[in-house]
Amino acid sequence: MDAYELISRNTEEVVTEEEVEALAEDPEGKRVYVGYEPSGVLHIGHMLTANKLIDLQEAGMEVVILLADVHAYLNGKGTFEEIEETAEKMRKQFLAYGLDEDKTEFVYGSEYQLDDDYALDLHKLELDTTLNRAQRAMAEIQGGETAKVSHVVYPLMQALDIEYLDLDLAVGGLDQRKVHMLMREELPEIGYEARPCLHTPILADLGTGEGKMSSSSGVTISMEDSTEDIEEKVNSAFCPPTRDPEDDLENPVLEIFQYHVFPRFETVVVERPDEYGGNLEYDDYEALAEDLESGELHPADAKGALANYLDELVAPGREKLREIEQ
Ligand code: IYR
Repeated sequence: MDAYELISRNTEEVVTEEEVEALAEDPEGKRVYVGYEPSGVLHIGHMLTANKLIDLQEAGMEVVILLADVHAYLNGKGTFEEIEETAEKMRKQFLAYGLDEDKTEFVYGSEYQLDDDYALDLHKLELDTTLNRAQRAMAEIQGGETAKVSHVVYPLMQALDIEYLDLDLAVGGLDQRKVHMLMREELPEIGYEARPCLHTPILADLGTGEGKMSSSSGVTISMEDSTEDIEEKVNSAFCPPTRDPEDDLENPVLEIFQYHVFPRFETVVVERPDEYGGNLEYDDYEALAEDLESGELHPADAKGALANYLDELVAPGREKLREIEQ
């Protein structure tokens, strides 16, 4: 796989392809980041962007994880002290998940976002951005909350982070795209360069195949789940063998194979008793999806394998959480 393929695989959007192709020509030492509002426990959404960071690390880039404590505070996630505690827990789980400790820099937003020069640049952006624009950028991030002044400051700070962390590339779920578009428009207005972005998809709900899977609604997988929890959730997942072109439901079992399992395991083995045809082995996602579609692979066998691989991915983070709680 060439560098551009590794950098851009499994993304929903690359902004812009030309800019990311230019980075891929010499990825060594380029700085890339994801910011997370600390929430204590990693869930499958965090794991998806972390998979992309692992790809980028493999391509030679330097990874920065912003533990966005001030942003979480602005988004009403608790007192500053509570947020700091959950941020440290998250840092440990990211390392347990497989990010390379020597090549990952963790930064707390509060380390630089309260400095004078940052505050003055923020006010410059405030002067230059309409309320409407900032509110639109936040719509998917703030959920159903009534907009407060803090919610319009938030995306401007997120734009400024990209300059202050000296980044070459920003990564986020598709829910971050409007903030990133604001960044691309507004940073040049105050004399800084716009940066390219990669957006990962938002996966469907495990139980229904609808909308987006998140920690707040529907069924999700997190580092708090036991092996049995994972088996139970995966076993009751929505997994139609063929996709109905009439509806827009996704197959969440296939999505998790594609975005979580294949990027982290070279071959995937589906164990089956000999009387049902014996084990199946796959080197890529497409082959597994085809077998499910054709009936060669039964959904129950696919789910059994998925639960095992997910459990393997979650286990080190689950251990870390147990250590912290003791
Ligand atoms: N908006 C993100 C958190 C966040 C991301 C970045 I990239 C920042 O620079 C700051 C905050 C979220 O929704 O979790």
